Amino acid sequence: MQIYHLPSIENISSSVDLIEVSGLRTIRIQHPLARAVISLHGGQLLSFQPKEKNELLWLSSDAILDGSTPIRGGIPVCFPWFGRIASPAHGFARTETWEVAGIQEDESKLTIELVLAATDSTLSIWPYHFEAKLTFEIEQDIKVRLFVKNVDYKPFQFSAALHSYLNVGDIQNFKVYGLGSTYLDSLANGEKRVGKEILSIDQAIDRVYLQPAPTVTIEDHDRERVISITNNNHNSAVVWNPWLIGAESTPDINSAQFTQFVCIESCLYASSLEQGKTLAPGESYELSTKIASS
Ligand code: TA6
Repeated sequence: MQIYHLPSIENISSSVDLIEVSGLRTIRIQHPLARAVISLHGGQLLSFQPKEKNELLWLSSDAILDGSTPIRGGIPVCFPWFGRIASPAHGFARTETWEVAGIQEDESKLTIELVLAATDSTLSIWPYHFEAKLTFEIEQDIKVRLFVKNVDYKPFQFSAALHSYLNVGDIQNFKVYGLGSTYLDSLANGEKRVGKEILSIDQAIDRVYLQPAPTVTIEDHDRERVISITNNNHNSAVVWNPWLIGAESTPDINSAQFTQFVCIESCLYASSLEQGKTLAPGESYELSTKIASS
């Protein structure tokens, strides 16, 4: 998609303008160090391309961009839960409209902050008052931080993920390092398994790695680059690709393109709502991911 060629509807600064992508209000950043696109629907980073390097994120050519569903690609935000432990899947943050709370920039960095708070709609799904803030720090690499605060008078449990879709040359021709060997296999009812330390992928995969190193790296052979993903305050790294058969049954993934991405997610995993991280009133938590390529 030619997002970077769409007309501007409002110029915010020399590097930032507001555009509409199929009617969705979206922030476009064209900074000397990198360019990026962030949708206010879902607070979702859709594109990140460091200067003179390849795009780091994958956005499905069949992504539905009418605001009715989550957007397939980029970095969807899963909150206040990860997975299908409640409805909607992966929580509501990826389908709510986030607001711009701040933009700071100089030649060495551009930071954008988006915020989301409870609404009647979120309270009907999850009965807690919260404040969430997403901070996008754009340099030659990108750091995304999800900050969550309990502003209710009662404690709550939550889980979360920054569900990054990484753009790779060919999933069948790369290796992933740093995931560790122990994982829960979501394709086998969450059974705990021990696999190889270095991961190659040749079939559908949906795993919650329980002891990842702080930095996970992908050798993306076809693009002759290494992508590194450095997560903080996570308790797991989730790896997902539906393979051909799963892509064929997913309307917003073109089945010919399943080899072009892998999800490696910074996840605060919980197997149920009750098992989630507890935040007492006034307490907060921050989950983050940093993605870079060399
Ligand atoms: O993060 C892995 C996962 O939870 C998979 O189980 C898979 O279904 C994927 O996310 C996509 O979920 P979605 O709800 O976006 O279709």
